[in-house]
Amino acid sequence: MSSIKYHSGDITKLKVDAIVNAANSSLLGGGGVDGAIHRAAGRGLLNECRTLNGCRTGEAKITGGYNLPAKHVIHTVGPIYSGSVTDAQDLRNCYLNSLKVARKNDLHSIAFPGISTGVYGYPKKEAAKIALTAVKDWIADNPEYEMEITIVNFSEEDYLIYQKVAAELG
Ligand code: AR6
Repeated sequence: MSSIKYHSGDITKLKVDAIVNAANSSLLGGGGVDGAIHRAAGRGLLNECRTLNGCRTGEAKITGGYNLPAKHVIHTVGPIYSGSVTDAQDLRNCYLNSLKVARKNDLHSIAFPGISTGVYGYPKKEAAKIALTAVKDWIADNPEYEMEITIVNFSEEDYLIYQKVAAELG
């Protein structure tokens, strides 16, 4: 049985098979969670990222975890929020494609930050609904595969939003 749990704190501290990075299409680092992951992982991560030739919005690519407690990093590129109809589909694809890459690599635990909800400006409640729906749909579509999915809330506000959205979605 797969599971969804919530963790409040810093994703770089989690000892899981993979943490997901909210990257940009260059995959060469940035601010926010991306900066924190690169700082904690060390230079080896950037060197491997240089070999990946970037990543399109909604897609996901895997690397090693280097100095992180996590074994791998799955880098995905969220949409820069614009209010267009493709935003939601792109954000949903980030979650689905990250889980797909995790399964393809035989991983069984994964932690997600709130992709696009920082610098990229996605409204947090809307993003939480899309994230949770995508994760639940993936679990329903992969009934024979066991995945422990952690949603990481970096702030108290994020935590409260997820509790509300989780209750609304049931
Ligand atoms: N652990 C968990 N969550 C975190 C952490 C952390 N250490 N640090 C920040 N967050 P953002 P985006 C949360 O801006 O909106 C970068 O420069 C944060 O509170 O990191 O997808 C990239 O290179 C927020 O809820 O990512 C891109 O250029 C969430 O992580 C761009 O930012 C995502 O915020 C991507 O923007």
